Amino acid sequence: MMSKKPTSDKSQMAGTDTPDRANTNAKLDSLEKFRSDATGQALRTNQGVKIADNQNTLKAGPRGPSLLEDFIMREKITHFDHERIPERIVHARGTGAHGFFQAYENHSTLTKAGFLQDPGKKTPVFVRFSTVQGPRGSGDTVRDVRGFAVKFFTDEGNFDLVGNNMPVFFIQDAIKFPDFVHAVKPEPHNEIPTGGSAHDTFWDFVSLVPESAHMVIWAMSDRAIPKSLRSMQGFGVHTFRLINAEGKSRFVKFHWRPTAGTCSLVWDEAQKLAGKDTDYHRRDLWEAIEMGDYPEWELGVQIIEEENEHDFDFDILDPTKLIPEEIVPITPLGKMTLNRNPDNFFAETEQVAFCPGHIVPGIDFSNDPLLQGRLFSYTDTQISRLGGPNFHELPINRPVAPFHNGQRDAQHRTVIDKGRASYEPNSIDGGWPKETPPAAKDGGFESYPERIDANKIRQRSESFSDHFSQATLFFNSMSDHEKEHIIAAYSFELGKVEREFIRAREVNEILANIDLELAKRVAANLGLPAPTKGTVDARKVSFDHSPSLSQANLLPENIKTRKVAILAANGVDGAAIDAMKKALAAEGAHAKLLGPTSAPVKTADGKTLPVDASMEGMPSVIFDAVFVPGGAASVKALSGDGVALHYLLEAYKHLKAIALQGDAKQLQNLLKLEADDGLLQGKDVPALTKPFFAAIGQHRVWAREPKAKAIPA
Ligand code: HDE
Repeated sequence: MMSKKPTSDKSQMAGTDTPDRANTNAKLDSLEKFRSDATGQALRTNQGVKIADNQNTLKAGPRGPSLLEDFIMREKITHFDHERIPERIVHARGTGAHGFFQAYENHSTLTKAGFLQDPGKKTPVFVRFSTVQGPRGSGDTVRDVRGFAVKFFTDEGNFDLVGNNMPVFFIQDAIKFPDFVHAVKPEPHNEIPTGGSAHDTFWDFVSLVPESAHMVIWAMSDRAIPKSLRSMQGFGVHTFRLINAEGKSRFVKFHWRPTAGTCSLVWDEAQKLAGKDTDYHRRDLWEAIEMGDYPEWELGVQIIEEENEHDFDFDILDPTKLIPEEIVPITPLGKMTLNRNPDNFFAETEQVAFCPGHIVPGIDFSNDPLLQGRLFSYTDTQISRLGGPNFHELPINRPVAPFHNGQRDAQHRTVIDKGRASYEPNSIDGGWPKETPPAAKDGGFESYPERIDANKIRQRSESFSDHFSQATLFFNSMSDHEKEHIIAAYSFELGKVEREFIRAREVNEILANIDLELAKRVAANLGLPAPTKGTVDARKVSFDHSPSLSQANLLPENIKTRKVAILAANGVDGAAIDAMKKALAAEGAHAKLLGPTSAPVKTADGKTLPVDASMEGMPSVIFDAVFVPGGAASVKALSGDGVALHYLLEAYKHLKAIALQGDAKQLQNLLKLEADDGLLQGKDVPALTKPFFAAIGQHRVWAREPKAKAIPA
């Protein structure tokens, strides 16, 4: 038998195609294009066979049994049977968007990372926001931490900044993560509760683990019920390093600050939204992008010079600590804009695979023991979630930086690797691909050569032992209404805990060490004896108040993208609607006209106005404010309509701005509501806009809160 002639080494070199291969590649490229648009195309099987009948299984006669032979039906059902992949073990519920990042200026003194050098360059990003506890189908507005994960597709490879909307974490060492997650997840016997932490196992764990105290008070604050994903801050949490071309390293903490300000829902609203619009956050982000209200965040860093590493009352490697902005201000680096919704949720948002270990030259890790553990966990989890080690080939994960290496095969390999040498060094494929030595620009990745001289031990550093000072700092820094919300949240959550010894332990051994007044108030709400002192000696810290932690100081400068409901019935003053809509549009805010039903309403002067929805279809909880125009007949109809009256009462209870024009002032008397800075009456729209918009700009009328408690939910 004649032996087959070996193919020439040259023809196998990467980048040198044989005519056959070039042909196949061209065919594959056109197939990609073909698959992305089904317009005018025939329905086919996965093998490309045209389907004549997609309605009926192949059967032995019209009333006979189905035949196993039906390869079309079997292929379709088999594929369907395997449509789901495992959801993320944490952060399963999420929503994503595309956008870009642009540096404000050249930051080469700080880092050699290419995407932070050129202010003219737009680096594509994909962001996924998430809740932590609940499954994929759980509600958006539950009390929980939010994930804030950003993938930068830089020319030097992907950089993932996988952060949260809170700057600290529950635990200090990665080895505790499975324990923490098992405790916060729904209880194992009945899988309750979905999406929340108000249950025994969570409070059992955190009351036994004082290092969680700081993060738990964040989770009991308004930060855990954000108004929208667009109004959340983001934090890298751990300390990282930035390294410049000279090899100088500095420690940094990453911060994302939304230009829309940072604000939250109120608790009753969050709970109602979880039922009335499970997709509230997802929908808000989607609609904002569709409307061209592109959400923006400024990326900044707190910079700590190497020589200042030990200048603080805490250890900067401890992920349960933040660095107050008043001590180390944030240096802005650039801005991220989200401007494109995904085409396909599964292909993009579900299959995106983040990993804190995805970094680029110019960025490096610190020794934070939580971060170090995360570097392992994310790639590992993708292997089971996405079915093998080739998840980087999925379109949403592919770097824009072209790459070659000797990694081959494995499940779901889609690249057709060319060449014979899948090893390095080689002489067959011209020695390619080769290493790149580190360099000031375009060099290979080099780890910061930190000197380590230590014993191999399992030990928590003594410098990680102060668990309460920063929880106290957080509580001290809150405004009065934020403090009340925190007390209410602990009381609500612990009130759901069945075991009294867990409630008592949290109050006496955790809360009493944060703030005695907080502990006493929660104890009173739970019917427990008031603690008289903490169980640990208070540490002396140099810093006990940080105004930048309070959302009261993080309001937006305008009312852009705020949503206002306009309630109308037949006989409404049409001119008032027009005037208010115009005034809102001029501020970049949005109005929706709501009627008693989805049918159009007639204005007092006989025009027909289509409504955006019925009042039940768009409940008050999805709006920032309510406007009721005059028109005697309309106001009379609303006065006798329980849904409309509830609408106003609910908006009032949730501390929203309400403007009543002309005859609509009767509604205030009818509902016996006291006027305040956000409950306004006016003869005409121009008289109302200034105070109304000012109240919307304050986000909520906090001074109303004590009175609003008397309003039935
Ligand atoms: Fe995660 N985390 N995490 N985490 N995490 C995951 O990775 C893990 C931690 C965060 O939208 C998982 O792909 C460990 C801190 C976000 O896809 C998993 C530890 C912070 C997301 C995992 C932590 C985060 C995840 C699950 C302690 C804020 C969602 C699915 C050592 C700085 C990313 C996945 C997305 C997801 C492990 C702690 C943020 C299991 C072991 C701290 C935003 O790998």
